[in-house]
Amino acid sequence: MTSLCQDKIAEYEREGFLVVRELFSDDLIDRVIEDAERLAADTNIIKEGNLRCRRRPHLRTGEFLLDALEPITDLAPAIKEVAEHPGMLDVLTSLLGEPVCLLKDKLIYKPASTHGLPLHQDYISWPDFPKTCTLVLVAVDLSIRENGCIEVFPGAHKAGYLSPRDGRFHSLDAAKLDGLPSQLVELYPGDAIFFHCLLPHRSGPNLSDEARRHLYFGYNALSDGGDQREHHYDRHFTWQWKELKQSQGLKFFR
Ligand SMILES: O=C(O)CCC(=O)C(=O)O
Repeated sequence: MTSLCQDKIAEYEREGFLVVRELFSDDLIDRVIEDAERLAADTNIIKEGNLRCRRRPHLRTGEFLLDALEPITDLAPAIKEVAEHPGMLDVLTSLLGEPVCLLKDKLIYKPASTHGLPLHQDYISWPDFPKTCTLVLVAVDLSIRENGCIEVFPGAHKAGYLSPRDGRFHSLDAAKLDGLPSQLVELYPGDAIFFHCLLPHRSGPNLSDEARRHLYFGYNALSDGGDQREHHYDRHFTWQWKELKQSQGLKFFR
């Protein structure tokens, strides 16, 4: 038995996402912030050659700033605690109908005055990428329009995968969504949004003076390949992936 009621499961299936407020305590979020700040200042981690680090240019100066660390749970005890939080696993188990395995984990800093992410779906068309992949985004800071909160297209996951099936990241043309309206999802620290890997989403630029930090996790159903996080990251770091991200204006420390 899990605690999510049938109405919420039906809402998730219809809309492709579900917001759960106050899932994580202030104490846990404070410890996540300590992890995030410690890592950002750690020159053994934030350095040339570390492919965990993603950088983005400042909107005006063009200076490249630390934008994300992935994978992250093995470096940050509080973030690992969030990834394994019984309340979150309970929601996932309700949505997927069975236990889940962590597939990917990321800390997004989104510094002040940096771009957002273009419209995309998180499903990757690798032959064995788990079709049950379900994302959980956790707000570490207040996440609102001004600092580039996430924006989703409710119900658009039902259209299936809308990009070429070449295994690469693709930004999506909003025209493919048949005029479906989008919805900004504003979150307080400790709130979470669960969403389907086919749900088109994007985020705007951070026009505030502070970073807008999110945790971003992917899970798959246990019966859909079991624990495959290591395999996922082996492939994630292939040269094609790096080259593609660079071609989109994202730079790595390398
Ligand atoms: O945190 C954000 O701005 C959105 C992240 C996202 O959509 C992604 O990493 O796929």
